[in-house]
Amino acid sequence: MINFITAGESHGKGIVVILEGIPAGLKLSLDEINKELARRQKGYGRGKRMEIEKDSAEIISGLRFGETIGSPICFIVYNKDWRKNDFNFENKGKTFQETNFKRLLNPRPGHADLAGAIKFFRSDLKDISERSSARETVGRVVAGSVCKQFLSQLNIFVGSFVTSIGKVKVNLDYLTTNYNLLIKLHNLAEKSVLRVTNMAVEKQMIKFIDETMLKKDTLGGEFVTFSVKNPIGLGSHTQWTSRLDAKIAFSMMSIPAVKSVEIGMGKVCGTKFGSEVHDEIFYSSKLKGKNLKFYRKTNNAGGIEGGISNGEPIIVRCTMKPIPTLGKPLKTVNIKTKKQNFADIIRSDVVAVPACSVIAESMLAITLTNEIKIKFGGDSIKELKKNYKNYAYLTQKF
Ligand code: EPS
Repeated sequence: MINFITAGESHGKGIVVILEGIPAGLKLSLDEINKELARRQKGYGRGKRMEIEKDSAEIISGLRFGETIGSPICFIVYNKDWRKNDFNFENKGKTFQETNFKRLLNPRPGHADLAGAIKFFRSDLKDISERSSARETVGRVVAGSVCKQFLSQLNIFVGSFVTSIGKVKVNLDYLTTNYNLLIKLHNLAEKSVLRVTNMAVEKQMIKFIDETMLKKDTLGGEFVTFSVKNPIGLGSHTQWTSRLDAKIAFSMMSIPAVKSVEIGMGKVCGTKFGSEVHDEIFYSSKLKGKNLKFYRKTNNAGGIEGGISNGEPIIVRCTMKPIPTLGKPLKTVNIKTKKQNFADIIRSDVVAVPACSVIAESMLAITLTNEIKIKFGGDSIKELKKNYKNYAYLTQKF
């Protein structure tokens, strides 16, 4: 099994991630990890913080001479914007009340501030907001990059592209079995400041973001994350906890601000006939590749049927809500005085959908790596690859 946890506050010393379960013998590139971190930082409409940080990971454990050794892999990404006064870990004899520390008292609607402060009985909302900040996703992207490097050993590729920012949409038919098309869309998105595939729409989106910024408001949007060259058989129909679509939905929903997850055709399928939705099955012995030669011409299922991958591209669409930190704050109640007030104004982004799509790639890569470990086992890359090859061989004899 693959497992990872993160630690760290947004303006603390740094973000730590511990990833366990990666087989031994995987050659890891730190450059690749740092490239992924840079991708997470990009995007038109990001806040000033991204001008301060240049995220780069330091390896703490789990590697020798550039190769995994099977033990937990630990990384730290230091925060350049470490606010040492706020994160006076030891307090040197003074209690929190004795310091002249400026508290955050006006919870932002839409953020974890109020529920978190009540739940953890904290008199400063910062004790909540510092950890609930999407800065935590730095750790996920580091873990995700390791998993992407693992998946590339099996030729599996994970990518993404943004399909809407606020009400501005890209019209795109991405429910396809053609993995080259999906990779092409991903590569186009890589050239865009909003990770979109259509530069004319990108212009409209930029204009809309600029207008929103002037209004001191924020935006959300939608994006598609996919994986291609997946083997048939990841996940299982036999138990609710084993279903691949459920696991993907969980990992996507865990990303801050993600409010909906759809696999394949998603919610639209509820308005259609069965004959319009289900992907008919074909067979060709001429098909290249190691999987069974069954194939589909459509991919409305998004590569998963009955909780099991069917070998077609896995396609997931997510919605990110608008950032809850507004320049023109919403009404709230001061937690100390209990008087009506406006939410605290904190530096933030206008929109972070492009970054969210990169984070979603990481979550999908981690989920798939876990499934591959469950299906094929193996403590070393060599052993796992052998098992993988053997399975592909077996399926030919089905
Ligand atoms: C983020 C860092 C934060 C925010 C953003 C994500 O930086 P700061 O709070 O110092 O300006 O830009 O946080 C949120 C969107 C949020 O809701 O907390 C990052 O590194 O991704």
